[in-house]
Amino acid sequence: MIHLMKLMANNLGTDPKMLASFFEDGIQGIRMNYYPPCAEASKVYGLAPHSDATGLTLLLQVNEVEGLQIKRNEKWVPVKPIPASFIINIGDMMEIMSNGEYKSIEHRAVVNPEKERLSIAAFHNPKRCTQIGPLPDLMKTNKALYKTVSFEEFMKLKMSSKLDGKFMVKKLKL
Ligand SMILES: O=C(O)CCC(=O)C(=O)O
Repeated sequence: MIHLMKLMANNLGTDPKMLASFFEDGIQGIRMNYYPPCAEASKVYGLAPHSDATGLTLLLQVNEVEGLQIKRNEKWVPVKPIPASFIINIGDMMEIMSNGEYKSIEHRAVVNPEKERLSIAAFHNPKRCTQIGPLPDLMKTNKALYKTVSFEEFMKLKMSSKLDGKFMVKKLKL
């Protein structure tokens, strides 16, 4: 994950060590999702549309049953499971830190009328002391497009709201 962060920082033209330092020994979380089969599958969500609050999320569609969908050009696009492969989702913190160069991905999970589905998401967040805002390096030549808040403020806001599209990014946009 840190290697990926460094590659992303290089791509942004910012110091890879600085971006990586926020995430080294950062806060990680895991969620295991179990979606039972549902006869009324077209009428319910497995998981409502949202973007992750994270820097990056690693997602595994465990039993390779399709269900993850991403929002692209205002349309929901299914992400076919590739055996033994992780999906990397960009989270809201990465969108904000990159000043919008990387966009967090809005996604949802739908259920299957016949098959159960399992997924595991590993959430990678920075250290608690990190300020969540556009990276100072990027501000030398660009205007900040997002507010800067403490990690705690960010998480409080996230935890006190329900899953609602790209709510956090919208809230912190200047
Ligand atoms: O089940 C999935 O494919 C999506 C899981 C997810 O988005 C999450 O746990 O935040």
